[in-house]
Amino acid sequence: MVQITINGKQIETPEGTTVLRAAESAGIYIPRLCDHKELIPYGGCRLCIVEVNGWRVPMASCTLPVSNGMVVNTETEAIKKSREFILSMLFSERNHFCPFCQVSGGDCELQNAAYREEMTSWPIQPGWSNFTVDTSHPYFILDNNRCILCRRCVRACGELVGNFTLSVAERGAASLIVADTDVPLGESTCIKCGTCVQVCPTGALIDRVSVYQGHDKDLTEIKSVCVGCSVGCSMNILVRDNRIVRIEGDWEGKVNSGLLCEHGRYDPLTEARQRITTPQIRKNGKLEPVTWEEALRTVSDKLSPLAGDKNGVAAIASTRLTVEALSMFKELFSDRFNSNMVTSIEEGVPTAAATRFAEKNGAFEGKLDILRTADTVLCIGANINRSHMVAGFLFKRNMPKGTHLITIDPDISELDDMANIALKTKAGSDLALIKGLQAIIVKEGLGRVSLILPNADALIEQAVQTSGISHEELVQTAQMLAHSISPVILFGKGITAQRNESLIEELHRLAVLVGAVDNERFGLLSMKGEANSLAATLLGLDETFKLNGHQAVYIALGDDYVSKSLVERTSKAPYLVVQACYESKLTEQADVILPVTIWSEQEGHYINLDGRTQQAQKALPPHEGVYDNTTVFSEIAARANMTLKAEWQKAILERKSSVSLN
Ligand SMILES: Nc1nc2c(c(=O)[nH]1)N[C@H]1C(S)=C(S)[C@@H](COP(=O)(O)OP(=O)(O)OC[C@H]3O[C@@H](n4cnc5c(=O)[nH]c(N)nc54)[C@H](O)[C@@H]3O)O[C@H]1N2
Ligand SMILES: Nc1nc2c(c(=O)[nH]1)N[C@H]1C(S)=C(S)[C@@H](COP(=O)(O)OP(=O)(O)OC[C@H]3O[C@@H](n4cnc5c(=O)[nH]c(N)nc54)[C@H](O)[C@@H]3O)O[C@H]1N2
Ligand code: SF4
Ligand code: SF4
Ligand code: SF4
Ligand code: FES
Ligand SMILES: [Mo]
Repeated sequence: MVQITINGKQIETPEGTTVLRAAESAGIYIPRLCDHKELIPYGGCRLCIVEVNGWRVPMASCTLPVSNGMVVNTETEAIKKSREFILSMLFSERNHFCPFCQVSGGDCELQNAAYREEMTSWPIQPGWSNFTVDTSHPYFILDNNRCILCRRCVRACGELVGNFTLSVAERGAASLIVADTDVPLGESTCIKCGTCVQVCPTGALIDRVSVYQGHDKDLTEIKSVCVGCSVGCSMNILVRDNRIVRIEGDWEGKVNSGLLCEHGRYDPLTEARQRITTPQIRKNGKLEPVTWEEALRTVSDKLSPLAGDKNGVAAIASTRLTVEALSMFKELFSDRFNSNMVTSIEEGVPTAAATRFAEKNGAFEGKLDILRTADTVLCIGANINRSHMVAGFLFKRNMPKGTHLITIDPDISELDDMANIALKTKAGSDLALIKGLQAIIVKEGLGRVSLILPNADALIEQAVQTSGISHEELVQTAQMLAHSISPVILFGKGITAQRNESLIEELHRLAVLVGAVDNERFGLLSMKGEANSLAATLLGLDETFKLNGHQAVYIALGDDYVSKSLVERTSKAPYLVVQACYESKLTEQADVILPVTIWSEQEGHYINLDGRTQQAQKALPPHEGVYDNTTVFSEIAARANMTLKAEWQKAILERKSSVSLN
C-alpha cells in the first residue's frame, strides 16, 4: 500500500493506482473528460490536472501513478485557473454553442465541467470551421463539430469491443473521428454495438432513437438483463412515460462490464411485430376476441380431462421466458399433467449433449471471464460474431496484443477474417478432427498430461481424410493450441446439434491435453442458446419435440420468432393453444391465443450460459389486456384443481449442470 495526501486528507491506496482513482476512492472528485473507468488512462484532455508538491508543473492525475508520501492538491487557485483555461480552449475550438445541442442540459460532460467551475462564458474567440457530420449510420450520428477529441469512442471500440473501427484522421485542431479508412460509418466495419455512443461525453455521438426524447433527469433507470442471447448482459433500461427511450450497458454488469451488442441495445427499440392484446378463440373456423375468463375456461375444459394421460398435452416453451415461468410450465405439464412431451423450443440442441456429459462427469465448463485473459481461443461450431457477440468482445479486443484465434467451421463467417487459422472443414467431421489434433499433440510430445494413443498415425490420417484439412494445417493448429499458455475452447451449435456426447468428451480431452482445462482452470465453454437456455435444460426441457398421438399442443412462445419448422410440426395438432406476445404464422393456426407480457413488462430471473443467475426488473407496466406468463400457468393449474409449488430455485438443482451455478 502507498500513503498519499490529497487536499490534506491522508489516503492509503494500492500501488499502481492513479492519483485520480485514489482521490475518487476518498470521495474527492477531480474533473476529467477523456478518462473513463473501463478505458486505459490516456491523458489527452488535461482537465484532470493537479498540483503535486515538489513538481514544477501541474500533472494529469488520470495517468499519474501514486507514490509514497506524495502530497497533492486539486483545488488551488492556480489549478482552478488552469482548468478554466483548458475548458475555454475546448469550448472555442469547435461548435460548442450549448443551447443548440441535444445533450446540453445535464447530459453533456463538457458543459457540466464548465458549470462546476462556475463558468458562464469563455474569453477566447471561437475560431472553428465546419467539420463533417456523418449521418450514414442507422442508429447514431457523428457530429465532429461537437467533438472534443477525447478519443473515448476510439478507445472503447478498440480496447473494449475489439472492433477497431474508429480512429483519428488529420492532426491537431483539424483532427477528425473517422471510421476505417475514412468511409461513412454506415458503410464501415462497425458492428452497431453503440458502445462509442455510450462513452461519448458530449453531443458528438448521439443516438437517433432517443434523441429529443428527454434528458437523463427525465428518465427512470431500471436494471435488467438482456434476453437476446445466453450471454446475459446487464443493462439499464431508461424509461419515460411508460416508454423505453434508451438502453445502456451496465458498467457494473458482472458479465459484460458495460458492453452490449446491437441486439441488446437496439433490437428492443425497433420491434415492429404486431402485439396481441386480447385472448382469442377459434369459433366456426375464425379467431375471435374473447374475455380472459372465457379463454381460460375454454382451455381448461379442453385440457383438464387430459391430465394424467401421457399422450394428452404436448407442451413446448420458449427459452426466453423467465426461470419462474419455465419452472411453472414444467411443473404444470410434466409433474401435474404427466405428459411425456414437455420441452423447449430449443429442444436441447445447444445444451443436451453437454448436460448429459456433466451428469456423468460433473460440471466441466468454465466462466466467460476466462476469455479476458485467453492467449488462444479455439472457436468450434460457434458463430460468436453473430450469436454471442459480447462474449466475442472479451477476447477480440486482445488480438492486436497477440491473442490467437482458431476457427473450425464449414461455413464462411466474418470471424474468418480475423482468425489466425480458419479451418474450413466438412460438416460433421469434428469427431475425427478433434481426435486427429489430440494425436498430433501426443505424437509431438506437446501434451500437458500423458495420453496413450497407440494408433496416432491412423487417427491423424483419418482426420485429414474426413475433414478435408491438410496434414500441414492440422499440425499448425495443434501446435498453436499446445504452445499457448492460457487457451480457451468455445463450442456452439455446430458441435452440439450433432447430439453426440462423445464429441463433448473428446473436446474435453483435447482441452485437458492443451491445458485449457486442469484442476484450477476451466477453459472450455459451450455458448448455448437463448436467455434461459441453461435453465431449460436444468429443468429437463431439452428433448426433441415430437407429436405421437397427442390430443393437444400447448406452446408458450413468449416473444420468440417462430421458425417454419415449428409452424409445420404443429399444424396437424388436433388442438393448439398458443401463449404469445406477437402475431405470427403460429398464432394464425391456433385454436386459442393467450396474449402475454413481453420481456420488458415482466420481472424474473435468467441463468446465463456460464451459470450466473440474474434478475431482470419490470421496466414497463404490462400492455393492457395481457397477462404475465406465470399468471397464465397458475390460472390454468387452478382451473384443473392443481396447485403449483413454483419453487424454481429447488427445481433447477434437480439436474447436474455442465457449469457451476452462481
Ligand atoms: N434440427 C434442428 N432442430 C433445432 C435446431 C437445430 O439446430 N437443428 N435448433 C434448435 C434451437 S437452438 C432453436 S433456438 C430452435 C429454433 O431455431 P430455428 O428453428 O432455427 O429458428 P430460428 O432460426 O430461431 O428462426 C426463427 C425464424 O424467425 C426469423 N427471424 C429471426 N429474427 C428475425 C427478425 O428480427 N425479423 C424477422 N422478420 N424475422 C426474424 C428467422 O428468419 C426464422 O425464420 O430450433 C431448435 N431445433
Ligand atoms: N443475433 C442472434 N444471436 C443469437 C440467436 C439469434 O437468432 N440471433 N440465437 C440464439 C440461439 S437460439 C442459439 S441456439 C445460439 C446459437 O449460437 P451458436 O451456437 O454460435 O450457433 P450458430 O450461430 O448457429 O453457429 C453455429 C456454427 O456452426 C457451424 N457449423 C455447422 N455445422 C457444423 C459442423 O458440423 N461442425 C462445425 N465445427 N461447425 C458447424 C455453422 O456454420 C455456424 O457458423 O445463438 C443465440 N444467439
Ligand atoms: S457502434 Fe461499436 S463497433 Fe461501431 S464504431 Fe461504435 S463502438 Fe465501434
Ligand atoms: S466523438 Fe465523442 S467520444 Fe469520440 S472523441 Fe469526440 S467527444 Fe470524444
Ligand atoms: S451478447 Fe447477448 S445478452 Fe449481450 S447484449 Fe448481445 S444479445 Fe444481449
Ligand atoms: S481526464 Fe486526465 S487528461 Fe483527460
Ligand atoms: Mo437456439
